[in-house]
Amino acid sequence: MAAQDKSRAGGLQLWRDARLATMAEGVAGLGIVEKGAIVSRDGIIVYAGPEADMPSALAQGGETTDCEGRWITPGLIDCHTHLVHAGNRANEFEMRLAGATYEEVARAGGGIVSSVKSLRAASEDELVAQTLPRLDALMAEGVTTVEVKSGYGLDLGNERKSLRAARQLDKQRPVTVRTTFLGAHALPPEAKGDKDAFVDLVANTILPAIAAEGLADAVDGFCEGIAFSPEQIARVFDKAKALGLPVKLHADQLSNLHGAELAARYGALSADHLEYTDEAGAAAMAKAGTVATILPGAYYFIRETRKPPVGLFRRHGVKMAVATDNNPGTSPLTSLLLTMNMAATLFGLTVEECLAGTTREAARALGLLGQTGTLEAGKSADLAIWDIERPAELVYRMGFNPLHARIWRGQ
Ligand code: DI6
Ligand code: FE
Repeated sequence: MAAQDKSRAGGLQLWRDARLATMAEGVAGLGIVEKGAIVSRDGIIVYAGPEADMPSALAQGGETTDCEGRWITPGLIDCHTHLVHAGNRANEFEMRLAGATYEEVARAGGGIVSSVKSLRAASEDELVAQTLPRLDALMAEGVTTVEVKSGYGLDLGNERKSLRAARQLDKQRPVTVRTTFLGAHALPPEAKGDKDAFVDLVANTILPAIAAEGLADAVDGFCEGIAFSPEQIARVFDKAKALGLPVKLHADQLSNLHGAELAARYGALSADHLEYTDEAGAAAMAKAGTVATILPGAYYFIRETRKPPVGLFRRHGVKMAVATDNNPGTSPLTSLLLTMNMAATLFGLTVEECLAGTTREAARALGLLGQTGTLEAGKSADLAIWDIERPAELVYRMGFNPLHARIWRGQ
């Protein structure tokens, strides 16, 4: 595909005879508007509401699309992925089918470190080429914004290469990419087991260089027994704060190290996974406004049995996002629609929670709620137009894609 013109589509555009799920905050349910219309000017929504109430000046002179009663939702947002990686780990999948656990595979030299080897051997252009098919799969289901983490490079040159590859993606496709530096993801072989020294390298050398190049929109870490302790993550977060970068955290995925509270203490945009999070963690997240990003793909793929405490999140008013966690080790998943089905079936999220989790709350988890995630005036005209009769179909089906059209910034 040729490079896309990133400029916003000029002039007025109108989508009429649509049923809108605006996902606007503070209105009931999905914010449904029957007989709705959306108008955008230069790629920004200037009206979203009943067609009958549309200011008549807006109806004139624009390019009009008749949606013939189809549903429009905000463009979907995948707010947690490791999309840039090299090769795959189907061999480990086979080991696990033969009985090994994810932690055993990791301790046996497989796991994240094997993806580090593959990524280090690939050039930036090769990484982009390997990543584009995964991005295309997400976009084919209406994704208009995607977060992409580093974390398979684990030294300055290779983390930089990963994030530069991520920054190339939205030059080659009509999509918004947010990058996250995940230096504290795993210990590379050359660190020879010295986690503290590696954390120093990440916090004091790699992160400042990445930040200076403007390669990261946020900073993440993996807080886990097989990765880094809360105290080590805190050292990375302190540096992120000093550099003015927001943080997020892989927290409480395999055990409860109180990662949710750590994330909340740093005002994290999100804490992600959270299978082992307890009530104190949920309460801390609510207080800090930290979004709980639910990742059912990893739960399913590693055959975890402990579910994230969705009831606690609801009770404490923690907002929930839903994402693929696309990565070669624990979630080789490139369907956000299937992810919604998993979140509903495995964790009991409602249709409304699933749709909010892949639109409004995913935008919040990226610090982008002012720009996208709902169909409201002032936001980017990022739309997904669906051939469905009711929004529940987006969550209910498995392996079926009812996308009719995808609009990014009005194009
Ligand atoms: N948690 C995960 O599920 C992935 N990373 C992380 O911190 C796993 C990444 C991998 O196994 O490659
Ligand atoms: Fe992840």
